[in-house]
Formats: sequence, structure tokens, C-alpha cells
Amino acid sequence: MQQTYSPVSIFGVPTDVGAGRRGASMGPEGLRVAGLVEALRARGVDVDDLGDLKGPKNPWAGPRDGYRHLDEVVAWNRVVLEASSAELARGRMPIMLGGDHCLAIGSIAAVANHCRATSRKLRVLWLDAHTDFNTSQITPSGNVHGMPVACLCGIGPAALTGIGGVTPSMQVAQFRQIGIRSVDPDEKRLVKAHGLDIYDMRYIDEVGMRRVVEEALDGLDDDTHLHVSFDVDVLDPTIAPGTGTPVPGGINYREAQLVMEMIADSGRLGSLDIVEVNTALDQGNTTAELAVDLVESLFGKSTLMRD
Ligand SMILES: [Mn+2]
Repeated sequence: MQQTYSPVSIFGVPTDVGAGRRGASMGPEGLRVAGLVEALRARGVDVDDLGDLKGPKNPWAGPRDGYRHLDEVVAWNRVVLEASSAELARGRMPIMLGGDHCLAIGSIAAVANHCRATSRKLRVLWLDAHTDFNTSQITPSGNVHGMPVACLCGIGPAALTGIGGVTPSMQVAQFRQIGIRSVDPDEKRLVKAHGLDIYDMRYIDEVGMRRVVEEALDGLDDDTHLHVSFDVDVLDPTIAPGTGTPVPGGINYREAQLVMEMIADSGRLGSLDIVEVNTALDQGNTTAELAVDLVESLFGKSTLMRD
């Protein structure tokens, strides 16, 4: 099944203001050096690399009122929102190269607005070791990269929950989370109370990745925009060491390929985040190289010509 993809616009967001360790700011360049643009062009995709967005420096300060660097996080997310919105309006598929995962607030708020404006449904596939559903009251660290899903669902500071102009940007029921294996104690209660649809590692082990992805993609139709938020810490740290919050027991290479190929088969991919590539913690550039390999599959690369 040879698909044609809408033209793609790539932009880098070189910051780690939402993270607890420095270095995700180098992710965009790591992904470019690993050949992301060339790999997509080899798939026949029209790719425009817009370069990197600009924003405030990382002050590397402690938490205030439960948040670290909230002003800077808001500023970066505003530029992300603007860039994503502009590319969606031009009919191009935005691919955001993080940066840490707090930036998904802006990228997904943009997609949510676009879907509202064009009367399309939205499904977000959140590939991550973590549920990212913390709040200022329960966060152990104040790092906002642990809060984007909560913020998008209207739980968080007004500057983030309302960043796209509509609060909440998203409904919990629009999210599917795959690969989860690290949830903070109070966060567990919160995701349970809100009924987040979570495919954790135990469930993946029990039923297999094929069924997990079938369930996560169930109900997509021609009017559905699929956003994939790919935190590379979903991958097992033995194959993806270059990330700030590695957790053992992640998805392996074959499971990751299957997820990406099944998303490609759905034909619904509309936008993508690739976040938390931390080249300072990597072995060589292996994590970015693996991410590029997986993105090729996301854009339809497969071993055989399949019907
Ligand atoms: Mn994350």
C-alpha cells in the first residue's frame, strides 16, 4: 500500500526548560545529523526544514509554586503554537523536533484548534514511559515536561491550559497512551480518576503490541486527524540511552517498528512530535538514529510491498 503524504514542515525547538536534566535542547540537531530530512525525502515526502524556533534561555532555577521555569515554558509553547498553526493552515504536516515534552502543549493545542476549525476529529497517540499527567500540587519535581497531558486537558496553570484560546484544548478521551511504566504515586490516582486510556507495559506484555495498537487506533475514520507524540523514552533504554528520564522495561525495537508501521497503515497521520532526544546523554547519536529509523516506518517504509 503506497501512500502519498501531505507535504511536511519540520521545525526544531531547542530547549530543555521543561526537563530536569539538561541536553534535550540539542535534540533537533541530533535528529538532523541522523538524517531525518534526507530519510523523509527518500520516502518521497516533500520536506521543508524551517530551522529552529527561538525562545528564552534556560534559567536552571528551582521550582516556584510547583513549577520550574513556568514563564519560559509558556514563551516556548507560544512560539510552538504559532509555528504549528501556521504550517497546518498552509496544508502542511508539522513535525516538531524537541526539545523536552512540555512543548507538546503548544503543538497539540495548535492541532486541536485546527481540527475544530476544519470540523475534524482528533486522536492523540502518546508514546511515552510516563503519563505526563502531573499537576503543581502533586509533582515531585516541578518539571513541566511531566504535565503536558494534564495541561491539554485543562488541568494546570491558565497560561498553559488556555494557550490555544480554548480551555481545555483536548478531552481526556482523545488520548491513547502506549508504553507507560512510570507514574508518580499521586499521578496514579489522578489518571485513574480521569479515566485516561493507558496501555502500560504490563498490558503490552499480556496481549501483544499488535492488539494494543489496534485498540488504540480503533474508531479512526476518514475525518480523523491522528497526532503522534513520540517521546523517545518509550523505547527501552538499552536501545535508546539518549534521553533524560530513562526507565527500564520499555518497548523493544520490534515492538516500536510495529507501532510505527501500523500507524502508517492507518493512513491517518496528521502531525508528529519527536521529543526528549538528549544527545548529551547518548552513546554517539544512536537514539536520534533510531528515532529516524522509526520515523521512516511511520512514513510507510516496510520490508515487503504489502497489500
Ligand atoms: Mn513525555
